[in-house]
Amino acid sequence: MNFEIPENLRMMVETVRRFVKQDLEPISQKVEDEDRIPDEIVQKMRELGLFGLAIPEEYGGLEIGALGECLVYEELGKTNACFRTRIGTNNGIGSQGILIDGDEKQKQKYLPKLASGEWIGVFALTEPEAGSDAANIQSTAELQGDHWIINGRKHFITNGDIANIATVMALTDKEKRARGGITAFVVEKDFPGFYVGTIERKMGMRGSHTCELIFDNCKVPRENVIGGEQMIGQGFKTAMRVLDKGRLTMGASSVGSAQKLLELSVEYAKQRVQFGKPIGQFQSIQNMLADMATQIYAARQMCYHAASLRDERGTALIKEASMVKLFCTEMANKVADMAVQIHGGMGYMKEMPIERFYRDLRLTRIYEGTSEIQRLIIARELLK
Ligand code: COS
Repeated sequence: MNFEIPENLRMMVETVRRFVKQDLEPISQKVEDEDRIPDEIVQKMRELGLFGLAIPEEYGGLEIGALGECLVYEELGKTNACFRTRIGTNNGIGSQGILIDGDEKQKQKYLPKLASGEWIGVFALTEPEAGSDAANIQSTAELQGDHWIINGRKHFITNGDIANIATVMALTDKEKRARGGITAFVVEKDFPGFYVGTIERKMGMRGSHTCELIFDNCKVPRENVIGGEQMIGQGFKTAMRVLDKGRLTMGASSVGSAQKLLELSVEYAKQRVQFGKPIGQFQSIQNMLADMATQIYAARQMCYHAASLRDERGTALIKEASMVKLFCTEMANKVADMAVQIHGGMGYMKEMPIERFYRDLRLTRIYEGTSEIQRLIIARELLK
């Protein structure tokens, strides 16, 4: 195992680290209060190429590889989660369907716009009756002449309100469902019958919106079936492959958040005096700091290893990607809990970012596949 980080990635990480420190951290609370990211920050993200980390150079992206992406997401994980979420769908679930299974025309048409950040791409799989049971979607697509007509409602769609295109999974054969009955489409926001519905109120993740998308006789050209006619009925597999990809970066950003929480906790433990000495001199606090650091170390190594493996093989990892998401997100939630405990009453106050990390990290155990689904996938792979 060799985790030598190439020079170009080191430079990229340095740039992102500086961006986080100089541009993102100072406005982290403002973004939290206003529930929106300022346009000039989005523009800087575009200039840094952050929307195209996972998109090949031939389509205008940087394609820095899985390890590179993990390193960048680790840095972004150290600040307000909405920033990584803004670039996250274009690099992950909002572009990967087109990248993995799309035809050349679709790649040429959409990927450059996603890579530059001019457009936002989202992933529309989840529905009220299809969360963990993703194959239970009810949205339908029917072929009428030169168009598919999509009807249905998707919910909990990250960045749905600012989406220019959505990868939409719909039933094209109700009997076959996950095995030949679900098709993936690229739907542009200007196609007739596409609407943004309710914007949800959430526990955290402020600055990033989670929406309902409504398809009311939405007219989608035939050529917008991802991968063309031969991919009709193959959309569930496309969706699964897309989700496999994103799980590594979710793990990496959780490692970054946990690291930031550890640093804040160490600092606080050195300064906060109780019973006449800094609380860091008490063994109960030391134990928590030691556990936090140890778990972060393990999670980071796991993340880098799986990412390197993915870069080496060039194909998706299933078992390892689920292991990384499961371990890193569960770890970060434990670390957040300990960070609140070390900070005591201050950890619960909005004056410090601890409570924000605590709320935002809670989602990582749920979205893009719950911890329970990750365990199911790992076990299935073991028992195959
Ligand atoms: N890559 C490629 N194909 C896959 C795949 C993967 N990772 N996982 C499953 N498939 C294929 C299967 O091979 C099967 O096809 P064949 O019969 O031709 O082999 C088909 O897809 C159906 O798979 P399966 O039988 O496993 O479907 P299930 O309904 O049992 O569901 C789980 C599988 C639970 C893994 C799936 O529903 C899931 O991932 N749920 C979580 C969804 C999620 O993460 N949602 C988050 C919101 S979206 S951001």
